[in-house]
Amino acid sequence: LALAPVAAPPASVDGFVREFLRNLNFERGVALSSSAPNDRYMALAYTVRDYLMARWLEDQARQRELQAKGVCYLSAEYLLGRQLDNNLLAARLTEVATEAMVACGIDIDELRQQEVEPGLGNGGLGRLAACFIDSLATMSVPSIGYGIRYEYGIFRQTFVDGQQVEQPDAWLTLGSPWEFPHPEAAQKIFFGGHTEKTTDEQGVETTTWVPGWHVLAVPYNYMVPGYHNGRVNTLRLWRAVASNAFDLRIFNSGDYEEAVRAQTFAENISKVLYPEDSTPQGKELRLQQQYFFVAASIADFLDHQLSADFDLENLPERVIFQLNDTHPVIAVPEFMRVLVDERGMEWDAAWAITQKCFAYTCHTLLPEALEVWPVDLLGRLLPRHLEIIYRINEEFLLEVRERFGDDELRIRNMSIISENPRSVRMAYLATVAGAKVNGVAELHSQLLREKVLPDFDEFYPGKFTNVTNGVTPRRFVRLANPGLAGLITEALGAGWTVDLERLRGLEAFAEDPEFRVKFAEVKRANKRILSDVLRERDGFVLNEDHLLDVMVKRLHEYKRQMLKLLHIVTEYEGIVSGRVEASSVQPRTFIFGAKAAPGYAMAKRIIHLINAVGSVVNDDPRVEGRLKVLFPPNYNVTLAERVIPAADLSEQISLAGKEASGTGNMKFALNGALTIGTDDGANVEIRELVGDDNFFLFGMTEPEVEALWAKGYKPAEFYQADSGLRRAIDLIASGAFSDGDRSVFEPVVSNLLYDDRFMVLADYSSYIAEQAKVDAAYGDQDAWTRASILNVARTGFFSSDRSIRDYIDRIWHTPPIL
Ligand code: 26V
Repeated sequence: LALAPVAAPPASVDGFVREFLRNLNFERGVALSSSAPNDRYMALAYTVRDYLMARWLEDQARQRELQAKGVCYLSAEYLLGRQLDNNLLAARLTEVATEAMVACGIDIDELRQQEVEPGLGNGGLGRLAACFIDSLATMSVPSIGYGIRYEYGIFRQTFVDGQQVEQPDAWLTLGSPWEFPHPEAAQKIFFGGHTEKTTDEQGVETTTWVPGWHVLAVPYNYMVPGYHNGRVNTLRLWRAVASNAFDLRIFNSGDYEEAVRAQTFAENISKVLYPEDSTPQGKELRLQQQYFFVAASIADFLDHQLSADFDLENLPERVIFQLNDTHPVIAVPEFMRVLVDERGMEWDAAWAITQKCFAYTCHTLLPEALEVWPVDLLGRLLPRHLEIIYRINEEFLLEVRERFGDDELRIRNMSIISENPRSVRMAYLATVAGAKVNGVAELHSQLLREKVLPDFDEFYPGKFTNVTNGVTPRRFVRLANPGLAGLITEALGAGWTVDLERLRGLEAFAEDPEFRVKFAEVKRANKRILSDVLRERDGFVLNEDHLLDVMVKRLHEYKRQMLKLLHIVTEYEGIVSGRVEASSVQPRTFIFGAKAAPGYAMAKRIIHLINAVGSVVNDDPRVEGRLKVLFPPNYNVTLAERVIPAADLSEQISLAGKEASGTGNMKFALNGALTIGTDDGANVEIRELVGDDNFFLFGMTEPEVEALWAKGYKPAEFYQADSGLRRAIDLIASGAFSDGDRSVFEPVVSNLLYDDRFMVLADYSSYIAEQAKVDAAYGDQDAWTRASILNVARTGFFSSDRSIRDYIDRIWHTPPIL
């Protein structure tokens, strides 16, 4: 009797075809001859799943058996991107599947296009989580990713008259072949109500939470295959479902409509991803989402991952909950509640365990992005948790007094509760509870300690550390750039995909003229591929001879898309004013990709302006086609995988001290784009590694930014002092990009002139000067290619495998299992 999981079928073309047809017939219920592309895609995905299944089941069993220390990565976002190619690659099935599809008369590329990417994240933070689970699986680290199965991911962006219009992202309409629902493992999650204190005969006081309502959290599992190592980890995302009991009570009262309303209310919790990625809106539903998924995850871990006789005192040797920003921080009081109220542990013992079981990653420096929850809202939704937070704070502030004396100002500054309006500072709660607190790049971690949480750094020596971000080389080099991957493998052998520092070996090849030619051909081929994609997708024409200058990231003022735009307008103004000969301009195509939070008015105006400048510049015959601005809508992971490998120049131009790390910057460098960037986030480390000669640096440093602020920044002075800047801004203000209507972009112009929080005007002249150096450098194609190769060769550090190694060494202390 075979009790072990059914072994994977042999990976032969015949076997794959058989398995594929079986899935098509038996799972989709269609014949090949009458199947739609979606049926075929589904059957292909099922077939890939089948090959991974035995390993997955084994690994789940093994993680429970070994009871080794593992990571629970808690993240409200996972920006996964398409799964098919990733899973084919991990399982070494790409060739077999391709040939099998050929044998069935199917173009596998057409099936690839069927997959709607799961866009369950906003940007950097969500994509980082996706890279991390890939690395965790590839490095055999026992781990589970926990998150939310949003029914609607990040909105689909369209442009109407150049303005952003959002459409719901109904990614599940045709079904997802990658998910496994487990309704039998649902958790009940309670909300609202009140607390009651009771005292027993011994005079021991206990608190009970009498909740007002609850929902079911139903887990959906996703395979996370490691690359070529036979491991399959799990991503477990929670869906909110109304519980039957809850419905029935109302239903029995005869109010059917009310019962349905209650169902809708409950299911709203996992309905949609919040599209704001910097300014917290303080919405109750968002706090519901946060508590919903962390409470379900903690209960799931305790119920299903621990052996029956597990002694909770030993939890720190068994698990570390990594908090991806403050979004899951309500897990801290929840964990305390479970240990104290449900498992009967003493407060002090529970707190000691909690302080060893959590660690916190901060992803921002913008003060307005730090989450705070009004006490009245939190107390209404989670009354017991508010009490627990108060007690944590009380005891923490007592310790602070012991150490620093009754320094009331300091006490007020360090309190987890802030006043007016009374609210909970989630970053402080995470810092107090966490064994470690990390920033995401060297500069960011330093500023975090020195500027954002200095009192905490002093109070907790050794708690603060850095883990510089990374990206997965599987998706962002191997899959996105097969041409480059082939060239690297030819030069260095195949090991680089899991040992990215080996790219160093390419330094020698940078000096080889033949290799440079091949490398340049790959870049050119990637431009052609992108050109096809943009023609098909958006009807754009991409000139492959142009320098391809790319800025793709969320639209935010601190990232300074406006600075890029002022450069474009400056170039354009030079030509149309006749001061610059069009024929002397280095031909460039500027590609933008950016979504704005739907409520962020200034960001939306900037999107409008980019499109407006594009339509004027692109059609002006005086430009002779030498400047093109392309802004494909709905930038997402799938588009990133085509744009990044084709880019010559990577724009990383945030105001110094504002971009925590950036991860797009790493993807571009690894794909051979040169960076024009400020001394910000991980740009600093990229420049140190690739060398000043292979990086275009401009702009103020963070201390210079501070000094200018302190002195009093007046953007209008920069406007007055620089004629190029004046002409560019005047051209926008004149209505040249809005059919003569000066009012349309007036708010953008006056914001720059009289506010300019992110000092666009202060960095303008240095940016323009550096861009001139870019043009000159691009004139020597062979030298450019050499620098480009050196960027690839020297940025192996930015593999997310290295990030995970750093987390293990500095924070988790979880040995990989064999
Ligand atoms: C923040 C918020 C604020 C509350 C409302 C909802 C919401 C959703 C997402 C976020 C995340 C903002 C933080 C973030 O994405 N930070 C980025 O993290 C990247 C990975 O560490 C890093 O490379 C970027 O520099 C940083 O901006």
